[in-house]
Amino acid sequence: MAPERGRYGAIEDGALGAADGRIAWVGSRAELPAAPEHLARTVIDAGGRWLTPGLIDPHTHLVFAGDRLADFERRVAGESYAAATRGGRGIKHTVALTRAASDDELARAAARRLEIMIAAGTTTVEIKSGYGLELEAELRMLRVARALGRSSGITVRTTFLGAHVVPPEFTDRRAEYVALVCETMLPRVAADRLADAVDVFCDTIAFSPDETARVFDAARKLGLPVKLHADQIDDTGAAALAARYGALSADHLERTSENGVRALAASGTVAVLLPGAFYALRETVPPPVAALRAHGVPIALATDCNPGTSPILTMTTALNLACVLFGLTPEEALAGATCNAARALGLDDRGVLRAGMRCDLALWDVDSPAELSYWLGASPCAGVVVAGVPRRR
Ligand code: DI6
Ligand code: FE
Repeated sequence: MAPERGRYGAIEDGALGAADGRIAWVGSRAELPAAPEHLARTVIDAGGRWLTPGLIDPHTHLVFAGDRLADFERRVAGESYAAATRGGRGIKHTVALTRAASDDELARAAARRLEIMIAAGTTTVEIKSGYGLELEAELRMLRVARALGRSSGITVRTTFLGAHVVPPEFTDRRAEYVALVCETMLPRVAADRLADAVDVFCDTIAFSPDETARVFDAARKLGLPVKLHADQIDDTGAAALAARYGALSADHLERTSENGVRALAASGTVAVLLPGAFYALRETVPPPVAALRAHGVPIALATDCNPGTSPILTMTTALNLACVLFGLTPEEALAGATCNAARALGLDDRGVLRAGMRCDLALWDVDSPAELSYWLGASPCAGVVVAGVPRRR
């Protein structure tokens, strides 16, 4: 994925050396200064497979309890996501189950999902809170996510999404809930160092741009970077709002206008596209990919793994859906799961195979990199390396 190397930044018949968890050398095998056995203590023959940066999933709601099968059955019969949300099901259903679950139940269910992601090539994942929507339950979700990072060994970046929806007990007191998020939850999350960023669901069924700005102001005071669920259901000007706050990323963007795209370009905010949600909700208006390209906005991809709108675990699924449904090229899709996904998380030490970068790798049983976007329903991942160490399954 190093642009100076041409298509995919690919190196044919390559070799890669690692030391202390970082890439020490990468290039073509013919350029190695000596035989591999003389250069390294451990030599692994990858058998002619393709090696990519470990995939990076920059938007998930991986920690949750239960499922949303009832929503699913209604939706395939024609009900909209907004109708489910207004009906007190939707996100609120998962909130009720998550609040009632034990830490252990939450951790075990999320760990099972995470193992599937890792087996399919993911070595960095972002996990949001947002199914607690009260102080203790939100802290618990973030602690479970942090603990998953320690137990799995891969990098977990956590995001506080206290402003996901207005919880049922605050239905008639929205302003009070926003104040609770800004004045109580956020300071505590920051003091306990439980979040690497702050997110808001800014849309007609969730929070308004004004409410979002209040949360962003509070995050800014605490020195936390922001990102935004923007313009998924309607264009509320959310992308431009994210840009105004210098957000790391603006995610979804199905309804974003050209003005919104221009604002993202000016602020260097990454567009995170979520084709899994588009697919599962049977949406018909895709994000403005041509405009994103024309204005030079970096495009990343994510699973948006969540029980309601994107029950999708593997990044290769997101790659395929992004190509088929949004018209990304396979090369754009892979950049979206590596270098641009790293940027969406504010990480500059991964996403490209280059000396000095963290040695997170995925090994693939494919004949060309485009094949990573080609298959649906089977992962060609042959294994991952995390910080220089091959991971055992
Ligand atoms: N947008 C999403 O994609 C998820 N949250 C959000 O704000 C959906 C979460 C859910 O429906 O449970
Ligand atoms: Fe989401």
